[in-house]
Amino acid sequence: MQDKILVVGAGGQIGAVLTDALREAHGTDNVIATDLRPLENQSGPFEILDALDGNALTELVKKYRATQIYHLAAILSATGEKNPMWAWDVNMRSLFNVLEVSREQQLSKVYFPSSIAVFGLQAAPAMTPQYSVLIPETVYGISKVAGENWANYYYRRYGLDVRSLRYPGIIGYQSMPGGGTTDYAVDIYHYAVQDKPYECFLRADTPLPMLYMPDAIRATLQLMEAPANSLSVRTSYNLAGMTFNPGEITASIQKEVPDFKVTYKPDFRQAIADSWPASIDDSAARKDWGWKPEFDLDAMTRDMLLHLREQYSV
Ligand code: NAD
Ligand code: AKB
Repeated sequence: MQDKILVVGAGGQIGAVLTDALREAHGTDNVIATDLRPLENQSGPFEILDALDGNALTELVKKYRATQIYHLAAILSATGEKNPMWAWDVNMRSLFNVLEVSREQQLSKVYFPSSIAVFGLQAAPAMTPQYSVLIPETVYGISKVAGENWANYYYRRYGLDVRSLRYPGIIGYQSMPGGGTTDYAVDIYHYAVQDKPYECFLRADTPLPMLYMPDAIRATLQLMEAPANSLSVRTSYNLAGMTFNPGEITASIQKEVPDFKVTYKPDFRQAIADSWPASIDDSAARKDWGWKPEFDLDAMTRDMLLHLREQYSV
């Protein structure tokens, strides 16, 4: 049977790229992009949807006879700390709406991304294992820990095939990030190609796990295509690509743009970054569904600069 996929939050940093990849894989008309705000340049069906409106979500699932939902709408770590109750409300209520409509309408699969933000100061600071103490420092992280457990609950209690990845910071040239702590690693490339100095909001020596967008999209599609009986993790899979700090990404860019200058002025996001691990053990993903990242820091830098130079015509 042909799948019909509803993407919730399709206009975000990941949604914009993932929606195109899903349309490529499943056919343009079989992927319905939705977001709170109008999106330009849609090649396929698009609907305005506030994921907090459960009735509107149910109507769209029925209208398009959706068989899968990719739920990408969320308030990220930095924005969430400015208004914790709002972030909790958006992240949890939208997830419940997605899980409930998927159960009621017997959807075949649901995708819900989690994050390295589930980890806190009590987790191992490097090569953090799949099964770790999860005491996050941010409301975003708390919502992801709770979300992972609800995903697992719907799978065990109702047999709903919910799948999830703990994305590291995602870096891509196609879209801008939406209020996270890892956003600097996208912004810095935009400054570099425009020959502007960049002021980084994290210290130069702050290592974080990161992943290039093509790897993130490939991981997502690979997980969603994997046979259900190969998946041993029903909360969310650890996923790793590379680790670097702001000093190292600057050095990588300077190999291509020698005059690029970066200064450091840490703000409230430093404490969030300090509470996250530097690297992640993703051996369960590698074993269960064959995960392997392709891009390292320098390969990503070359590809980012190539595409951004085209975008800025420089
Ligand atoms: P984003 O902030 O760039 O995009 C979120 C999208 O959701 C936006 O287009 C926004 O308009 C939409 N949205 C917000 N509230 C909504 C609502 N009530 N109803 C409908 N749409 C709404 O986020 P992203 O970076 O694309 O992240 C997508 C998912 O991946 C999130 O769950 C996020 O937690 C997770 N994630 C992202 C990263 C990353 O580095 N980008 C890392 C880890 C996990
Ligand atoms: C953020 O920084 O909040 C996100 C994430 C790692 O979840 N990029």
